[in-house]
Amino acid sequence: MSELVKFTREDDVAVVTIDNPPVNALSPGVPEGLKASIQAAAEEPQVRAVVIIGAGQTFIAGADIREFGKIVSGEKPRLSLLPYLNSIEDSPKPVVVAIHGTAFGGGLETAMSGHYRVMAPSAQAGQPEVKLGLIPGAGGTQRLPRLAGVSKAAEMCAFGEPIKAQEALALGLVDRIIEGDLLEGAIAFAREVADRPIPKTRDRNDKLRDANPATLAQAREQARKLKRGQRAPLAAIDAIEAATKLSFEEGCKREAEFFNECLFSTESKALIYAFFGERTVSKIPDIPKETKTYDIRRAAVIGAGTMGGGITMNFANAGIPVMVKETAQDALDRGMSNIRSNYARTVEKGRLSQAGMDQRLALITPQLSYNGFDEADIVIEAVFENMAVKKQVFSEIGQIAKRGCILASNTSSLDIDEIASVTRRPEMVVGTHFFSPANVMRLLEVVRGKATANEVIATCMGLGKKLNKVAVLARNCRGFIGNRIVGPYLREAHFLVEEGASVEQVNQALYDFGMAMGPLAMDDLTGLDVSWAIRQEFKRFDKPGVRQPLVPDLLCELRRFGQKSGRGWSKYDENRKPSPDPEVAALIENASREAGIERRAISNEEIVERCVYALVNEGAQVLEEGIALRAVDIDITYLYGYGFPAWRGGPMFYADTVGLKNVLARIEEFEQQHGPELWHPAPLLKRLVDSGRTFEGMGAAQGK
Ligand code: T1G
Repeated sequence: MSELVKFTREDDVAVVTIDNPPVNALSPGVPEGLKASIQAAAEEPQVRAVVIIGAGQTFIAGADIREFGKIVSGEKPRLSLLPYLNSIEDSPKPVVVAIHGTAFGGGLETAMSGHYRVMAPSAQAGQPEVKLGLIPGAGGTQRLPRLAGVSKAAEMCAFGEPIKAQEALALGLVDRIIEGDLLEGAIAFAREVADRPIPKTRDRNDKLRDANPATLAQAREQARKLKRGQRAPLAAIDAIEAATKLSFEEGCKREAEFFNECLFSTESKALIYAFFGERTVSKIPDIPKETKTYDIRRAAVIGAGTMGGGITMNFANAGIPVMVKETAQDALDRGMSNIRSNYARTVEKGRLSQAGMDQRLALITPQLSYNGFDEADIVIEAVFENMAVKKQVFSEIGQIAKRGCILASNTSSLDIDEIASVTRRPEMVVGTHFFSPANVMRLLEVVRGKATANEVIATCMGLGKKLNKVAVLARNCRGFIGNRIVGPYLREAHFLVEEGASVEQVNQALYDFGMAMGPLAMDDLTGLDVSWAIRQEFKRFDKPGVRQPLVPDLLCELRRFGQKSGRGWSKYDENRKPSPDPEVAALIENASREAGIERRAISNEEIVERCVYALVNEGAQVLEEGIALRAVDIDITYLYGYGFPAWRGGPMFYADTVGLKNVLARIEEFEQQHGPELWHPAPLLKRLVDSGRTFEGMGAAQGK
């Protein structure tokens, strides 16, 4: 067969094993090996049935995603997997597919081309292609509705979420759950069905008949809402609809048309870039994989506020005992009550059992002293964003923490080297910037100080994975990566309302671009007082004569801090639903008038370009200074921490798709209109345009 697909025989049952680590992707050689194995089984008289199974940790996790880039670039022709899977279904002997780990994408399609499916209890099945801007391209949209029904198939293909074994069995997607040894169970099942008539999935049309037009209409409405701006989810539903109207063969042709449309889309290129990007950022060029790391068996958090409480939950969720310290009982009680209510909400939603909640709470030790901190392997400070307070805390824990304990600050923008300077072990000091709400947001910025040891960085990057975070390494500067580039983005939003756009227009324009929420809505969510405090910390660095936003400070002076105070840029009802606030509109107009700013109508296009290109220009600076290792680190930071639409890849990838020449031209226009202090084009951007390169094309050659 091939070294990727092994053919063996257990008496009267042929066993076909896919062995293509790490996830048994359908890389070149695997489909061919499957087809050859089915052929071989057909030709062996003593073989009565066939079992297909994956070696290692999982069944087939899908097509080899790396191949798509080669097809789109024209380097390789697009070879459909469908004929190979149809050869499985056309086997004259019954084929049982044994699933463990994840049968995703082409993996589930392979399983559905088999005649029967058995599954390990912990296995999952799914068609996650939409998360790559694709749809199933090897018969999945035609076989899945035939096995699981039209409604479930539409949901699985349009939203990409996997289902567990029990649900797969209940739906009829699999025939049996095998407790114990999967291969043994699959062989026994194969012998049971060896003499039965062979059930080809393509001929099973009974579940197609329950297709109700309202089902697909509802799926489309859901897709438009939950996958806003994306084409693939709707294409998947169109392909499922084809299954209900056309023959299997014709339906597969329609599926192939939709698949090709998606494969060559910017949406798919961006989502595949983001898929690999999430994994690339864990690779630090000057910190090899074998770098020694510290065991994190016991954690301690200082501060039980919004951030400290969320950070504490992360450790409890990962099964790591964690102490959380406050300075006053009422603050500690408030912190613990927030933690309890967060867990209770998750239990109510059915995403956590009561026992699970109790287990997590039992791992948390609330306290008012440093008792036990000398046993912690990591101490994370999450106190008020004020340098003096942080220095005080670090000088205390520097005295108490054991040797080899990591001393981490959750600061969102303060100088990690200055914080480290008050301890005698700066090599153990690192930034671990979580994003609010810390128990939900997956981004973790690991901030490398001048003295931070490689082992500490390696430990924190690995800890990020353990806490189910996406950890991105940043060098030390004001705001690190995310808050550094969000600064100009928000600055432009603040300027735009002074120049004539309404609060609602600015928010809507960026929301329609694909952001999870508009910039001023984000201000109101995070709290205008938070950025106000940071502005005070950095006021001494403000360059004289450079235009500063007028309105945020005015709002703060009126104690309009956003959602938390019911009023900020917008007004909020008891359910935090925003509405325009005429008082703010009047305040803004007055501020503009007093500043001599002549208000004008501003296009949505200009709003988006001013805000997004501000991100890009600052991102190019961040790259040039080596704050971020690669453009993809900036993009992943922005996708996971700031709600940038993944189907646009991130600000730097998006700039590549617009064309850096076009982005630079607009930035130069803005420089003419608003001055070089605010809009000087980043030198790196100019160098890339001059040399015809892209941010993505730079790779890890940062700043070159
Ligand atoms: N192709 C190529 N490489 C893959 C891969 C894939 N499908 N899946 C994972 N990898 C790499 C990954 O980049 C990483 O590499 C390593 O394997 C371990 O992955 C034809 C068109 C299966 C749940 O979308 O969801 O089939 O960083 O770190 O956390 O119609 O991988 O070590 O160099 O994620 O244990 C559909 C994508 C494809 C599944 C395992 N399938 N993969 O998670 O490990 S399109 C998918 C995952 C398709 C058909 C359509 C996860 C996982 P490196 P990992 P993990």
